[in-house]
Amino acid sequence: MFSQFKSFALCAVSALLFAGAAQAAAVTFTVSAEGLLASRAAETAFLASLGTHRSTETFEGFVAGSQGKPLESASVGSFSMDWAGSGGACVGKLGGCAAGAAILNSTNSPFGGRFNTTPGGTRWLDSFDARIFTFSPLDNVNSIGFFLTDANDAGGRYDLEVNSDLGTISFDDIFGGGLSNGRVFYLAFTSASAITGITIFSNSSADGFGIDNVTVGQVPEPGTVALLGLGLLAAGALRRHRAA
Ligand SMILES: [Ca+2]
Ligand SMILES: [Ca+2]
Repeated sequence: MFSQFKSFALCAVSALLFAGAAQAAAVTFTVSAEGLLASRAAETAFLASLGTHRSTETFEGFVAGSQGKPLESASVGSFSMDWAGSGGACVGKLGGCAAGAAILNSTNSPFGGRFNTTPGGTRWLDSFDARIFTFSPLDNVNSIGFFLTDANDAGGRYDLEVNSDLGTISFDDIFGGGLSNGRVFYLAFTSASAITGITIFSNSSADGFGIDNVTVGQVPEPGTVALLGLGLLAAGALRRHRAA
């Protein structure tokens, strides 16, 4: 029933969409234009929309080559491999395809096309070809953004699900049938209520991706502001009533 509220835009400049994000839409999802320049511009706009109420995980503090099921970040949340991939470049590498999402760099990565996007950094979080991968953010987060590298270049399709207190909203085949190797985008999500998880589905068993600079944050909800305003009006009316 929530599908009529979803909005999805493939756009070069997403600032205007972010500005409209907190209107009626339950979840606003934007994808930058392809390329590092466009992705960085989208990240800058997203960070500005969050003000200081945000935290970013760059994965630079993790040990390269470590894997986790889930892999935990104290600053943004946990990343889980819900269904491992198979048959691709993850076979026989690190702890194997089923050992969980992995911290990779250009030296230990068995994959082509995935890379660090942190300025001055070297590491990213790799899906290790997971077919189902979920990011569960810290509590009270209603906005999430991250770089996505090398997605959907092995055929198949990429679907997303965003879970929030309002239910599950699906964004299907977000790259419209597939990309070439090594593309990079910035994805951003803003919800009218707290986001509890973002799940990425790939129907190819060897179609993994990297993510980096994962930001979580809170933007004020107009509904909350409106309710706060009503509350203040009510309190003022009560004071006037008592004073009379
Ligand atoms: Ca690739
Ligand atoms: Ca990084």
